[in-house]
Amino acid sequence: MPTPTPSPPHPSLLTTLQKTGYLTLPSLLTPPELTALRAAATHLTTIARTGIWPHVRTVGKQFPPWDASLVPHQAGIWGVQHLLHPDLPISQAERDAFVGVYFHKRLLGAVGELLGLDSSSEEEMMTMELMNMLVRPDGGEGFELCWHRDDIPASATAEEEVEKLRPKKEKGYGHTQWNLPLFDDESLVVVPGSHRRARTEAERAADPYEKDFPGQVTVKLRAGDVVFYDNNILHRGVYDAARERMTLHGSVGHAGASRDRARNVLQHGVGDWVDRCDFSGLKDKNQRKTAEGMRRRLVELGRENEGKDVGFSLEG
Ligand SMILES: O=C(O)CCC(=O)C(=O)O
Repeated sequence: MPTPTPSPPHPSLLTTLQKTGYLTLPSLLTPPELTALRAAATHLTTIARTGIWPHVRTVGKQFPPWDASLVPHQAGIWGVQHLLHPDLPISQAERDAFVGVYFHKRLLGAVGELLGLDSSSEEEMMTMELMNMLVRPDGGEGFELCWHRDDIPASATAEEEVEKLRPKKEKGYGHTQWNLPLFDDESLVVVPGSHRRARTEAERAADPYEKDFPGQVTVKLRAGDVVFYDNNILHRGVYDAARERMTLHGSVGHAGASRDRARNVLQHGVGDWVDRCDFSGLKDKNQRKTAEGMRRRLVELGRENEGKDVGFSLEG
């Protein structure tokens, strides 16, 4: 009998993310989880659009800081900030839905792999970071972000890019970032592999809003899928005002990561309220313990940077 050829081993999540710069996992959420999250997200989007919740991303401005006082005079918002904020004027069930997804076991399981953690160290090494939501820009005209890397300015030289993008010695990533859409979503466009190299001459010379970058891929997600991406991959957002979008947008850090990461997280102002977050809705004791540990490490990060002006990663 011929010996069956063994199928090649499945590349790990980490290997895939390191190679391609993004990685999609299907159907992370169950239908009831999706229903609860859509209800919470719809309410939050309404109060953000009417100015009741002031922490928003305003149409026309890509990078923080955003200024909520501009909302009534501009086309509207394209994002809502701080879904874990203790002062969000939403119900306990809505708050619990957001907390539940940020600390979702399947999500944190994948995060742990990408941070290079094994299940025994996961709990002690993950740091809470950001949880925001990207929404349909209201106002009728849509909105586009230019091509960018989240933590390297467009003005960087090729040498500076290479230096910043050089793989670190650690086993996994120092932090990982994800999008989890509550409605089907095709807004994120990436250039696979670009997180490992400097921009080409053509990319540098291109229009920042170029619609047809060589090699670009539109990330197509169904509601409840998740995409992880290296935030220094060349990427942009293209938003259609007529298409519903409520996409949770979060990140989780590795406690041993470089202090540089503090700027990326603290520039969003989370240090001011993280110690008051309410995780009582997490009924699983182990999940709550993980959440409390992750929060504690963010509080410590905030303390180390107390009184320091952490600045902003990008401008515009
Ligand atoms: O809308 C997206 O999915 C991408 C958002 C983005 O590029 C950013 O916030 O820097």
